Amino acid sequence: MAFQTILTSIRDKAGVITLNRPEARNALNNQLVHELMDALEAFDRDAAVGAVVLTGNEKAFAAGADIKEMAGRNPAEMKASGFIDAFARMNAIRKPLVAAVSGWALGGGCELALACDMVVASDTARFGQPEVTIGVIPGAGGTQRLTRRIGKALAMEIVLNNRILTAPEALQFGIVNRVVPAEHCLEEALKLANEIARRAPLAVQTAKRMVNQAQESRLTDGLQAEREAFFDLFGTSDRIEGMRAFVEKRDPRWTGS
Ligand code: CO8
Repeated sequence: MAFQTILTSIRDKAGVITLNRPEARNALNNQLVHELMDALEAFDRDAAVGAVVLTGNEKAFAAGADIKEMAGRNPAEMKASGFIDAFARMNAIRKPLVAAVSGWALGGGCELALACDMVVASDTARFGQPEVTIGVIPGAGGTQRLTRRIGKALAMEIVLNNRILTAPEALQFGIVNRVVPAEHCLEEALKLANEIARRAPLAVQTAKRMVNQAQESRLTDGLQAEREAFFDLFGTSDRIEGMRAFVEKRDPRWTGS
């Protein structure tokens, strides 16, 4: 697939998507969001890829939705653009997504990081939801995912008063998994993604779905779903192979079936 606003590559078993509008601090315009979702779905279908790393550049992961593109739109045009709807396609990605964040992750950029499953941040990363400074609110998870992640008090400060979190603060409040020096950020995210990509693929994808479900359902419903998923996986060839490999003291050979 030919893309103009992102770059894609495969490193070992990890798909890599690099947001590539450096002149606009990787602002998310309509084209970028659609290309990003197309690339994610293509990696999700690609059996050679076990996990995906999403990254930007040194200055910005993404500085939010493209304000210049949005500025002239009326509400009907904004809805019709499918811009925010397209973002929701991320929710259906089955493979693990690791964000490697350096520099600004603001507005839609912060929401993009929050929509990933894990975040490796460089010490230069900054997270925020500055939408109220331009007369709107977050539209793709900034009031919902963020609040579930960090709690109401801090979410209120960030969403209502543009508090920007540093990387150590983001680590402390549970937005990111680890903070590393900027020059190692992508490498560390790739290491994490490739470690996960070497594990039983169906089990990993089911585990991702279940952990996400924990944030969305009541405990009894979640436990029931987990139990059913456990028994479903028990019927897979990879489960037989994984247990056999353990007993035979060798590495498993996954087939994804
Ligand atoms: N949109 C469009 N252009 C942008 C954006 C943006 N969000 N951010 C930066 N740019 C452009 C600047 O206009 C500038 O362009 P030019 O060179 O033509 O003047 C260029 O990028 C470089 O920017 P700066 O000179 O400002 O660079 P700095 O390093 O000084 O500052 C900042 C970087 C702090 C990121 C600053 O640019 C900034 O504050 N940007 C706006 C951040 C913001 O308000 N983001 C929220 C946007 S609204 C939103 O995200 C709603 C989400 C809705 C759902 C999204 C689903 C995908």
